[in-house]
Amino acid sequence: MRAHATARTTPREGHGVARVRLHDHHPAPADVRGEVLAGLAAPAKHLPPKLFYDEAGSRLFDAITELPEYYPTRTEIGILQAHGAEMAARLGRGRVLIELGSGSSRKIQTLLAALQPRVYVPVDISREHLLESAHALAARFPTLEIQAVCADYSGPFALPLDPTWGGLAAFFPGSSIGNFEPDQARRLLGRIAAVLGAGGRLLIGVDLPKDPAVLEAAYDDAQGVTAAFNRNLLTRINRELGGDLDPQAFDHLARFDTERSRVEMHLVSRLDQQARVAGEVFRFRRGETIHTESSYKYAIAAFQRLAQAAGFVPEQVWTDPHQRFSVHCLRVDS
Ligand code: AVJ
Repeated sequence: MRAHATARTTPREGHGVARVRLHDHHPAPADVRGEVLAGLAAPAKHLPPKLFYDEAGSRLFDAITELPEYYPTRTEIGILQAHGAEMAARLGRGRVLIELGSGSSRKIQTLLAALQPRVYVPVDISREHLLESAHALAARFPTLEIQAVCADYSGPFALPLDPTWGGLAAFFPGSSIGNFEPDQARRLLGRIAAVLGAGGRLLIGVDLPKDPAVLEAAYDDAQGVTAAFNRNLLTRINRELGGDLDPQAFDHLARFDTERSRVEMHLVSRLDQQARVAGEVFRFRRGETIHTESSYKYAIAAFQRLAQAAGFVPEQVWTDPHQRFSVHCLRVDS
């Protein structure tokens, strides 16, 4: 593992005593140029979904979570609120709680109140988001010790865990696992199991398969926020790599592939056109698509099989009354 710096960070004004420690693993910046050029040169054009989240994209994603059609965020929060006490009984109070991809702090607040962990370990690739939410939580939960880790959890990672802290629990919300191809997802779950160790527990949010019309509306809302989120990828590429892609020359498309149980987002070329990116020219036929995201939906049994293949034992699962979303508790097999 790479050496990393540890620093006690300064709280913002009014946020009281600093109890936030930053462990910076200096995650390698994404090779945006290489990935974009390879994706656009491929016979089936594609772009990596992690590129959605620049500043404008992160704001658009926050707006998506408030849309009437985008049910996952509010449904998952409802499940956490309704069953927080049961989840706390499963995970155990007063322990270490790790959160993977700790972007917005709304979900974790519900869980912190129920779980009252001794130590909270948020892990996120964005140093800025990580520290901002860590300091906000420090102000709200004055007795909580926070060990923030800046790292890319989609690759190998280690955590600053003291063995005397006892049982480990991790929280991986938002159905982010659905953005990985199933065998990448299994490998990621396997790495999480290794970090947690035998007996450790993972609480993970997973979106469920459902009526394709409901799924497609969630990824193609009436106000066009998701379309703007999708097209922003092209705006970002133009800005960061030098390009003249015309976002308005592409239609937003969201479709549920029932066979693979995944929602796909594409940008569909409205006409025969060409564009320049980083000095290279790319041609798009009318109707040709750029695949920008897959969001896998797992039925309860299907996700439990995936988790078992990664070394977990399924312990319990909670859903909302309409069976739209699930939260699984998994235990690392000993
Ligand atoms: C952040 C991966 C959970 O797949 O639903 C929302 C991203 N993309 N609308 C999802 C997303 C389009 C979202 N996740």
